[in-house]
Amino acid sequence: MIKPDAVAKGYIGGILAQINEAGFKIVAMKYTQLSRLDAERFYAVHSERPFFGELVAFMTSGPIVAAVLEKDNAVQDFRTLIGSTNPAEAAEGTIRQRYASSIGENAVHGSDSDENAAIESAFHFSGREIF
Ligand code: 3AN
Repeated sequence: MIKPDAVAKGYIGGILAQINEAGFKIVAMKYTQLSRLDAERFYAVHSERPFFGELVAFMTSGPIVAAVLEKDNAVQDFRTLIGSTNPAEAAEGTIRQRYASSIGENAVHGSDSDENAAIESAFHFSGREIF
């Protein structure tokens, strides 16, 4: 996902270009806004964390871009491309170093395993929306 902060700042094009240049194929994509229930479901694993309320409020604060990406070793390579959760610690040239402003408003989300990628893909897209 490209998160509401990056969408609001006009970074969709720059982020997608960087994703394409890194060799990812976009096999599904949509521009949408999460409801509160959507965000609570999507981030259910974080429901006990102290920042959960803040995370749900932020993720529902404006539109997002959801996408499914394909590449060999996609999960690990995408996490390398986006950089650390905290943009202050993100490596030079990573998406979060370039576009994120804080640990909460950190521009992009990436799945952390193939298993979660499948779950998160099915959360956003039906089979006929994935190419
Ligand atoms: P990542 O997105 O790098 O996998 P996670 O899974 O640890 O990071 O955290 C999920 C999301 O929760 C992050 N993308 C970030 O927006 C938010 N988050 C994580 N840690 C904090 C924090 N300390 N304060 C506020 N939001 C946080």
